[in-house]
Amino acid sequence: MTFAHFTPRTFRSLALLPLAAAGLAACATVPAAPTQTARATLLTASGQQVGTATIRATGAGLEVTVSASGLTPGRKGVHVHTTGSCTPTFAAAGGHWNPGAATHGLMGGPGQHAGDMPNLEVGANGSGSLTYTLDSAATFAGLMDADGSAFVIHAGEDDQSTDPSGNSGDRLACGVFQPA
Ligand SMILES: [Cu+2]
Repeated sequence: MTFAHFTPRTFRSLALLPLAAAGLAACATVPAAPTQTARATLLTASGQQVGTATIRATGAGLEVTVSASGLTPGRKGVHVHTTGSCTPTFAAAGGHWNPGAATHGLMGGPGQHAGDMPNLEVGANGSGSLTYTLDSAATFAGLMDADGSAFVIHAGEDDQSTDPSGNSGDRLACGVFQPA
């Protein structure tokens, strides 16, 4: 067969074949894609909602978006904590999510906790928001593991270096990540 026998239509058909085969295989063997978004509603100890934290799996990693209001102005340490519980007290959320056994902080020694993030900047109106892609040790499967994960807003600023907590003070608000 010479090249002259390949019409543009032939090329289109050939190009579509692998796609069609992949589509059939996917339908036959792969269930619907699992949820790759999780959301935590952030409540104070008295039950006041002060924000949400949403985590979305992207090609670049786990992207966290925090949106908060009703807080005192200033910088607040925020982290993903290792256990999906905020009861009976916010201490139930455990320490920072740290599957890689790293040291704390974006400016500390080598590495950072999977749950480490920049401080949330709360303005004079009491509101603040932040979007940040977590360290590569953070995976969606790890986030939503058997004991889950929680998000915590602290009363004070994270110094981004003191291990293991950044000296960010009391836990002001907490929320458990749920599939969204
Ligand atoms: Cu924290």
